[in-house]
Amino acid sequence: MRMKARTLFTLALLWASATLSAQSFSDINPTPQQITADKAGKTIAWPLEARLSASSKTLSSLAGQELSQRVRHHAKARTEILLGIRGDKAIRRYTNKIPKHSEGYFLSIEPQRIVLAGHDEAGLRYAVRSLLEAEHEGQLPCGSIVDYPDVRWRGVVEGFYGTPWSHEARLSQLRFYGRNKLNVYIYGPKDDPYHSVPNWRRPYPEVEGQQIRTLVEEAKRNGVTFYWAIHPGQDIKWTAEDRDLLLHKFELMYQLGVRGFAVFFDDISGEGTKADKQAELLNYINREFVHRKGDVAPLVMCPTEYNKSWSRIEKGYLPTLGRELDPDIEIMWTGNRVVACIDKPDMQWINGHIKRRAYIWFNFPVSDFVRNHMLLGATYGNSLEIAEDLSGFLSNPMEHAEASKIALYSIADYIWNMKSYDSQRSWERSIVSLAGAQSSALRCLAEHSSDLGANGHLFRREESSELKDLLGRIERGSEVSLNDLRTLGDECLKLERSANILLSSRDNPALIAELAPWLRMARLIGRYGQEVISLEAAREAKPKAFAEIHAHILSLLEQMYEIDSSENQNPYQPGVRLATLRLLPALDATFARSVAAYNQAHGTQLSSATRYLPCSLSSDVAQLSGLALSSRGKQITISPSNEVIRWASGATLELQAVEPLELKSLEFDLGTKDIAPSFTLEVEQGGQWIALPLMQRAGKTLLRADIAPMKAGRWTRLRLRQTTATELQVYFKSWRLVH
Ligand code: LOG
Repeated sequence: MRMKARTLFTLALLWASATLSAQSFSDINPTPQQITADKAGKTIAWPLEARLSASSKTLSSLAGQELSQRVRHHAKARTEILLGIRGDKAIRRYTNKIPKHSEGYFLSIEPQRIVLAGHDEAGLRYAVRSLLEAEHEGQLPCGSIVDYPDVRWRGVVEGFYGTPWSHEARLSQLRFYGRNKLNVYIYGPKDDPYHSVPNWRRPYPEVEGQQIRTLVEEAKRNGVTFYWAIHPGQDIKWTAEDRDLLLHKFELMYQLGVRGFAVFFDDISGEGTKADKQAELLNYINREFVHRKGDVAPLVMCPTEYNKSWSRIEKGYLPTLGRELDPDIEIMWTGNRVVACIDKPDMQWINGHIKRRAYIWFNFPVSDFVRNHMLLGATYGNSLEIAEDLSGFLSNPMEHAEASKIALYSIADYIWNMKSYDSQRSWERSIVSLAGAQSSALRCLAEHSSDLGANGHLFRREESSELKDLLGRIERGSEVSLNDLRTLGDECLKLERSANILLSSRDNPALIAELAPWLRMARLIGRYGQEVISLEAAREAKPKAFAEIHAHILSLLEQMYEIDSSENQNPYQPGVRLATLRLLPALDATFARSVAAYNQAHGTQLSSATRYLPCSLSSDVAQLSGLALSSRGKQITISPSNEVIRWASGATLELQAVEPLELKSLEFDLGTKDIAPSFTLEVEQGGQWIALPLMQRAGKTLLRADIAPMKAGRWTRLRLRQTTATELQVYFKSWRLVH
């Protein structure tokens, strides 16, 4: 009996240490290719002192320095650490264990010996990284790792519209990339005037220039290649003068330390879009600058037709690039659409046309087209079978740098080791790594803040997926049990608590500053949810309390409206939205049903209005059909789009009023002068279509409707039709209707 208890005890201990060791290796991001954990789950204490055995070159390399900061060399220490790269004496015995793969490494941890053997310098740095990540509360798991990346170029392109990242945010990003084995960062924020129009030809002012120098140095320390991108296509002339100005700008950036260059031709129209001219310029840069310098990374370009839905192979744009561009120039690609997950057939299609492996620009978690949403969900949907088909994979993130790290952590994981990628597991780990003690609170917020809402790119994400069935049943009005309501109430309480906990946490102030408006909204949604459930419970049991809870709910809705109309007031998608896919619809439906039932029973007329849109939008112009409509007071706006809109002949944009509306004024901006004669605007009144002339001043792009022809009264439908014989390329910069 005694014996048995002891065996059980030992087994339990063994089990505990085995899970500890597996857990410690699982802290390593990205997930290593091969892990052989010690069978008995043995661990060793982190060696504060060790006999470091390595060449002096290795000791002074980035990897050597990073290790020396954590381990003191002592000639008589018990533990020996051998480190080096293929061919070095210190690790020669382990040569056949090192994967023959650039950036690969072998790492082994035994009771008195740790081996760190890189295929090359980057590999050795990653071996040290993995060792540091494997440490867990002062212990290291025994075992070994053989590791290398699936894809050569892995990283981030700061390529969004909106407020560019701050200098501090970029420094923090570069360190984060180093820790997560990402090796490229492309600097290309659309709203930096020295990257794009009007100043791409001019040098940076002194301060900004020095900041770029600092970033380049930080990137280097973290094993990241810093690329600087230029976006000249909006006004470039194909002359020797502009070509030399561009090259001169590159030379200035080179002097600031930059050793990677990119040229972006996305989101432009007109002269700059010509494939043969783009190819000629890039080949010139490649020959006269990149090759000549000799220490510059491969040139990267973003084409104008950068996704399949915009490509017109018959017109020859992509085939020209494929044929003309030097084979060592990388070509970016966003997939089947602007915002898309990447699949195998898409890769095969594009690679065939560009005659090289595409360099992916993944438009996630970028939110510049849904700025009222915070995208904190899992990164899923990319094929796990495309490692061979691409040369690089870069994520375009949100203007919220810290919050983007949730997705970037998983992108680093995915792109290093596709076969082992598990999006949910990676998301869980990323939240723990970002929020530490507050991870359960951040997880709860993220669970309800991941979808994008309606958007022009028709890209949607899962949200509130753990309660998906329940929320669906509630929204549809199916039978729900008391238990179901309790589950929902618990979740809402958790959301409120999580938001409060995060708002007052001090661990990562930069993250909390970014999330603050969404946290303030989340705690109201959490409270609203709990009160909606109390209301339903009070309906029959305590009719007196009902009115009081109802009044509180109206006040909470009012406070939510206040936040949405006073925080994050950017001119594109102002406001603060979360939980819009499932949680809020379920709560709103419950609220409406309770109030309706109560009103019927008591002959009252309490309101159950929540978020109401007075009209809906439809369009056969694909890029417009998904744009979000919003309504504030008497004003209806449509979200603008950043891209060039291809508006086919005869295609329309239509608004349908839920109940007939007045029309006080309508103005919109297609970013194009002299365009009024190409469109007709009509409203439907009493079954009849009435044309409203469009007015546009010379030299201006804003269009205004002349409402004089309308009859007194309201309209039910309103449509804008493109009436020329051909497709037009315009923008969609604003739309404001007052009723
Ligand atoms: C832009 C990019 C923007 C993204 C999402 C590319 C290549 N270019 O539609 O700057 O952040 O979409 O809005 C883009 O994606 N244009």
